[in-house]
Order: sequence, then C-alpha cells, then structure tokens
Amino acid sequence: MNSNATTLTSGAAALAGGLDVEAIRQDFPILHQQINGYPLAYLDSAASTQRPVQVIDAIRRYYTHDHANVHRGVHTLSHRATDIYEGARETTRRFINARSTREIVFTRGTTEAINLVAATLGQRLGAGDEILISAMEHHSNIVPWQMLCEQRGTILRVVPINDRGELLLDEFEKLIGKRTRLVAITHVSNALGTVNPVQQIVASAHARGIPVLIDGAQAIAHQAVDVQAMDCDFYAFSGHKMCGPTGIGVLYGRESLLETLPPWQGGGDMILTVSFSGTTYNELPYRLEAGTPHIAGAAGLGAAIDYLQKIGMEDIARHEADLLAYASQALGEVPGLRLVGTAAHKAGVASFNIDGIHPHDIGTVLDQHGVAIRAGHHCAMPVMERYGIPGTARASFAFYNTRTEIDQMVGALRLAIRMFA
Ligand code: 7TS
Repeated sequence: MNSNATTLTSGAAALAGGLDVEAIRQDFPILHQQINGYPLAYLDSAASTQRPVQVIDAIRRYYTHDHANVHRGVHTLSHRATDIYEGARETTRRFINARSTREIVFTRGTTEAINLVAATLGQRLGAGDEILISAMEHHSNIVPWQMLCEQRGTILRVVPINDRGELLLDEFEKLIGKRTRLVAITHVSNALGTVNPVQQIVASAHARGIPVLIDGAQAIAHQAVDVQAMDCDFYAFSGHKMCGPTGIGVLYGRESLLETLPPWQGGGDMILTVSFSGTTYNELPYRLEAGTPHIAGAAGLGAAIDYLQKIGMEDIARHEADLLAYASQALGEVPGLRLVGTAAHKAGVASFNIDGIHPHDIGTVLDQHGVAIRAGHHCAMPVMERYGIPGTARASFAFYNTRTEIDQMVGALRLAIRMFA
C-alpha cells in the first residue's frame, strides 16, 4: 500500500471522465471482506463512511513520526504537530472556500459544532425569541435548541414538509418573523435524502437580518460546498462522514459573527493570560478550542479532504446520483416496497419500508446476505412521526459503491419478502 497521503494509490489517479470505482475500491481495505459468506456491500455511509489507506496512513505516520502537543512547544516535534494541525485547518478552509482559517473551528463533530452555537449565540436569546428549524432535522439540530428553550424561554418553530419530504417554502416564509433570531436547517436530510434549497433559505433569512446555521453532515462528502456562495453564517460537519476519522468535525463560522460569540469551554489554548483577578482570551479560532485538540484527527481529516478533492466532488456527485437513480428504480420494482422520501432534489439516500416486515428485520436479513444498511428512526424521530411509521430501512451511497452492491441488496430483499410471506 502507498504510504504517501498526497498520492492516490490507484483510485483517483486512474480517473478520466467519470469514476473508476474498482480502482477506488482498492484504496479501501475494509470493503474487501466477506460477511456471513457474502462479499460485503457497505450501504451505510450516511451513518459513517469508510476510510481509504491514505487517511489511515496519515494518522499512522503522524503518531509514528510527528506527535507532540500543539501551539506550545519549542521543540521540533511540537512544531511539526502544529504544522500538521494548522495545515489541516487550511486544507479545510480551502475545501469549503471560507475566507480565513479564523473561520474554521475544530470540534468533535457536527453535534458538538451545533451545541457550540447553541451555548454561545444562544446566551443572547431570551423569552419569546424564536429559532426556526425544519421537520426533517437530525436530533442534533433539534435537541440543543430545545435545551436552550428550556433554559431561556426561547421558542422553537418548525417548518413542515410535504409527503415527498420537501420543505414547504411558503410555510418557511410565514414562520420566519420579527422574533426569529436564528434559522438552523439541514443541507441534506439523513432520513429522506432531501437536498434543501439552502441558498434561497439563506437569502430569505438575510433579507430580514437573521443568521443561518446549515447542518452539512450529509452534504459535505457528496457535493461541492462553498460557504461564500451559500452565504451561510455557520456550517457544521463531521470528519467520519467524509472518509476522515471519528472524533473530529468542523464549525465554519462567519468571522464577524464568531468574533461576537462569548468563549465556550474554558481551559488551555483558549486564553492569552490567566490570573486570579481575570483572564484574557485568545483570538479566533483558538478562543473556541479549549484543551489539547484531536491532532491525529485533524491529520486524518486533512488527508481525507485531499483524497476527496483528487477524486473530484463533481464526479462524486454524478456517480452517487447514478447510484440513487439505479437504486430507486430497482427498489421501486420490489413488491410491497414503498420509498420514504421522494423529493425532486435528492442525495444518495434510499429510505424504504416493506409491507409486513419491520425495518429491523429487513436490516437483519440483509446483514445475513452481506449487505450493511441502517434500520430504525435514524435519529430523526419527528420525521418518522410525520409519516406515521416506526422507522425505515435505509441504504445510503458513497463514491465507492457500485450497482452490483445495489443488486445484491435488492436480491436479498426479494428473499426477505419470501421469508416473511
Ligand atoms: N446531522 C445530520 C444531518 C446527520 O445525519 C448526523 C448523523 C448528524 C447531524 C450528527 O453527526 P455526528 O457526527 O455529530 O454524530 N447522522 C447519522 C445517521 O444518519 N446515521 O448515523 C448517524
């Protein structure tokens, strides 16, 4: 295996006019195994993607050669670790086209990024102030706001969705109002696959002077994201959903807004001076990153971004759109199967139910045939409530998936239907 994180072993190197998926798959050791006697068909990338050797090697190289604490050492290893950590910040900045690395705050993931905003910006809110979210949010873009509402008497307003799983934009326009202090909306729904018109939402909120947080967890690895073009104020995402490590994520924040946020967690690195008569705080982004950070995570995240960019976000989006179209057609031909989430603009998520079979049973039978999907409420219980169902079976796609894997899933589903008949 290649140990150089900046060179692709085979996958992206061989590309010309579309993805050479078989070559890309050579970069993902985990995909080459049998599960219950079948080749693994990993169709659960919305929960977490897999990692290429380039990312695994970057982490191993970091711990093998370069590890020390960051931002404090005078010695060589500390300088190297700092360069790797800050290099990953610059790589991330470029990836989402932020204006400055001061706008890139490393967090544990999307969940922590949203909680950071709730705990800081939220301190400004009072009784009767409103936060506007949508009916298709992941729990991590619901519960932090509900906690804030309990603490401060803030009110949560929810934009409803139609039966296809699309945001009702006329309702959004009715719900956004004089008391709205923040709009917090997902870019792509993890349960339905809906891609929301975030640019339009941001423009509408900004026309009223209201900031917008976008939950990018399900978008970041599947399409090009440009925070300046989108003009959002916050954009949150997780490393593990973009071929990077778990335990690291990003809060992008518009610098002029981040500057106004109070410190969040207190500790080392976020201060300039500390005495018992008072403390002065560090500049952005360090002011919002207390304590020793996940340096190896940043090393892995930087390598993951390099990898995605070498493959190309446009080609990734095109390949996943092909997989979604193929899967939607094939699933649509399975008797008794109903797709949940049929928005006009969808990402690579196919949620479905089959008459008479519980989603968990679907997941178990598929696993017996080597197919990994997620079954349940997908941490989006209000979506399930909206459709009056306990959960769905959900196949989700990444650039390393193939039509053959979808065939394997559909074949196993047909067997499941016969088993449960
Ligand atoms: N927002 C969305 C839209 C998500 O899909 C998820 C995770 C999160 C936030 C939280 O991300 P974390 O990395 O902080 O946990 N979604 C899923 C999923 O669909 N299946 O498992 C996790």
